[in-house]
Amino acid sequence: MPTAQERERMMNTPKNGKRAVITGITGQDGSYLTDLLLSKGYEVWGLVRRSSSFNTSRIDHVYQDTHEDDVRLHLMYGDLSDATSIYRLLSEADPHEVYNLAAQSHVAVSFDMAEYTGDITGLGTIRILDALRELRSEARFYQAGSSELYGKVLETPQTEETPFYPRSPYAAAKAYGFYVTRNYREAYDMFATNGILFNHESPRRGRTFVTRKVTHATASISLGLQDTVYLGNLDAKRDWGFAGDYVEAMWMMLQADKPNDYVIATGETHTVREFCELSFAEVGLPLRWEGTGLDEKGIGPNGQVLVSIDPRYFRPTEVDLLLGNPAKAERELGWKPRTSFRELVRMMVASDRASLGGTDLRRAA
Ligand code: NAP
Ligand code: G4F
Repeated sequence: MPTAQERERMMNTPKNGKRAVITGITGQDGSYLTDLLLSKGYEVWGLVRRSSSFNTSRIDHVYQDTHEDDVRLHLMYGDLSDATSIYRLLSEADPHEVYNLAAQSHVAVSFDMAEYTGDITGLGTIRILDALRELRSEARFYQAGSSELYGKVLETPQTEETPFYPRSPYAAAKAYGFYVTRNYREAYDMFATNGILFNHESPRRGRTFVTRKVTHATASISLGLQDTVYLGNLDAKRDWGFAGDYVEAMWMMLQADKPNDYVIATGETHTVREFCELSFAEVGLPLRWEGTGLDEKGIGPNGQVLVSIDPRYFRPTEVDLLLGNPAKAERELGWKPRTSFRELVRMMVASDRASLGGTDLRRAA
């Protein structure tokens, strides 16, 4: 989370006269994008879905009571399944920029909740685009596309020209979102842009995604609170970057002269197994691997089993390898990733240890 000083600076930046709407503001990316836009002087309007418990922990540090003067962050209840709430938000906020980040974003869950994922992750996009059209809004629109679109990849590295081969209900829903965004750009001359973002992680990543699951377990095991973490496919390869870098790319896409589609990636790929190795090494528990297939185990220095396989985490169809080429984004937007893979793992482990009451081992050393 930002320090008190950073927050102060963020909330006191002179307003730049621009309003942005963010769907998915309570998620990982929504929270980083909110920080970024507030620090640029935007007024931010977020769509929050109703929950019986608080779901705003990632944006609590910038929350403002509506009775305060000079409110810069406005939250409204709504849901991507509910066109009326989307319309109301867009007409009230009258934004210059709209970032559609809301989604049922978990690939494995999309196999269990396929229709719901299609409704939110797919049709949610057209509900926003249609509301903008009805309102005759000139807002610039960003659609959160995904490297999952490439699925069973037809080319490596993947670029904006690589054909899609979705491998999950989630990816199929994102393909719908991608194509309607492009279609509304062509049909109605809307400034509608697709980011094709490869995996990006952070201390704010949901704990059921593999990186955060591993870093949290690493922290917990290192503090004696847990014995083993159970994972699925250790061979899957992902191009992992830092979410804070990736929300800058989203903003840059909406500042460009023309709408377009952009791959955002680091250009490096690593296996889940490598991620585990780096994560446990951070807390002085180097892993060695024993066994194969379902019997493979990650063993710690004292022979303890730190990583084990649970086939429940395998997917009906897997995406084996993702590796993006972000050259177009660098050339046309001037965007480049700033955080290395090692720095990312380090940052996540340190944050998880701190959240569990542990010290930063590198500082202590
Ligand atoms: P996330 O942490 O799962 O956040 C998803 C957001 O969507 C949350 O704010 C969630 O609200 C909201 N949401 C879910 N269902 C909704 C509904 N029915 N109506 C309104 N809001 C709803 O995802 P993320 O990692 O920030 O990703 C942001 C976007 O980028 C997503 O569209 C994701 O599919 C896409 N993407 C992510 C990555 C990545 O590696 N992170 C890569 C490519 C694309 P709650 O907080 O209440 O759950
Ligand atoms: O962390 P993951 O669940 O992310 P996945 O499926 O790549 O999707 C994420 O990135 C996409 C961009 O490419 C986004 F569009 C999407 O919204 C989401 O943010 O899984 C990464 C890999 C997979 O191959 C999975 O099979 O890790 C493997 N894995 C191995 N064990 C596991 C586990 N994944 C999870 N979630 N949990 C495990 O125990």
